[in-house]
Amino acid sequence: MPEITSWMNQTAKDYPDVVTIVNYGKTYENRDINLLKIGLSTGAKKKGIWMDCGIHAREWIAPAFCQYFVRQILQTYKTDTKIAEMMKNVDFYVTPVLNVDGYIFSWKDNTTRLWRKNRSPGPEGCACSGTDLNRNFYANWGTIGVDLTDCCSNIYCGTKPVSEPEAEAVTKFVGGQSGDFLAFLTIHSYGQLLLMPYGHPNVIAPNNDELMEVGLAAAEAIKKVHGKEYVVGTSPNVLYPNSGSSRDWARLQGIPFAYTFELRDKGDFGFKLPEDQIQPTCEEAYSGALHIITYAHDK
Ligand code: ING
Ligand code: ZN
Repeated sequence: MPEITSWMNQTAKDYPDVVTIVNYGKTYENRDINLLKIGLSTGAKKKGIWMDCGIHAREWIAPAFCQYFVRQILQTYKTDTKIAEMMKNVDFYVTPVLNVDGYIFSWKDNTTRLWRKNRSPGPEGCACSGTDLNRNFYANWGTIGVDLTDCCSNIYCGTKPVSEPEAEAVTKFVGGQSGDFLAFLTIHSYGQLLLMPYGHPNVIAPNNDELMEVGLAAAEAIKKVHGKEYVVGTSPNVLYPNSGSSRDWARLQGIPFAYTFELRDKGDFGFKLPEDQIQPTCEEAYSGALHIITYAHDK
């Protein structure tokens, strides 16, 4: 985490005209939750693109991807006319690590490496700590694909919607201006999937067909880079039903293009993706993310 924090500071220093660091909350353990706001200031009110990584601690490829994404747009916007156009029209809000406490905990030692949740203590009488932040948002909270009572579960959804400070930070920051966001991309691993709303099997997004089409085109773009296949669909159709995810909350807020990325691999290494796959994974995911962002921007 110190490396990522200093990388954020250095990036803001290197690109002072286009990058600012925004602190938008504190974790349970009182650490800052920061994002990089990236865009050319034009004076006009701009639309936003949201991307968060590291909502789940052990999914280490995700924070790597957010950093790759930021570096790519910053290194190419002066020469790539499409990126330049988008830098003028939208602001990118990129959170490299949302679950900072959990991420640090997962780096502690071999016994904590596979930690998923945040680090807040369980309710009275429960010995375990941690809430699954991707079950804690205000979106059909507590109804399906969660654990409501067992605070030791990896999918424990907390005592109430947005009980966790990390979920509250996103809810307040994005919710306060959700009409301005065109896309909400939340990055996980693993499984090579592009998941769209909703996690609840009985709820269907008004733009379901378009979400599917854009997702399929993004998967094609991903495949062109290193041949990897990504499966596209709603969470219950391709993975499992759930409730309280940030993506579903974002779509309910009216953000039209809300997707969960599940990066490499398909389980051979799982969360412990080998180092030599970091670069290619980021390259292909960049292509997919850019497809969605470009579509949302052009529309
Ligand atoms: N997967 C996501 C999870 O939170 C997900 C998948 C996202 C399912 C959104 C349903 C809705 O379980 C991982 N790997 O965390
Ligand atoms: Zn995850």
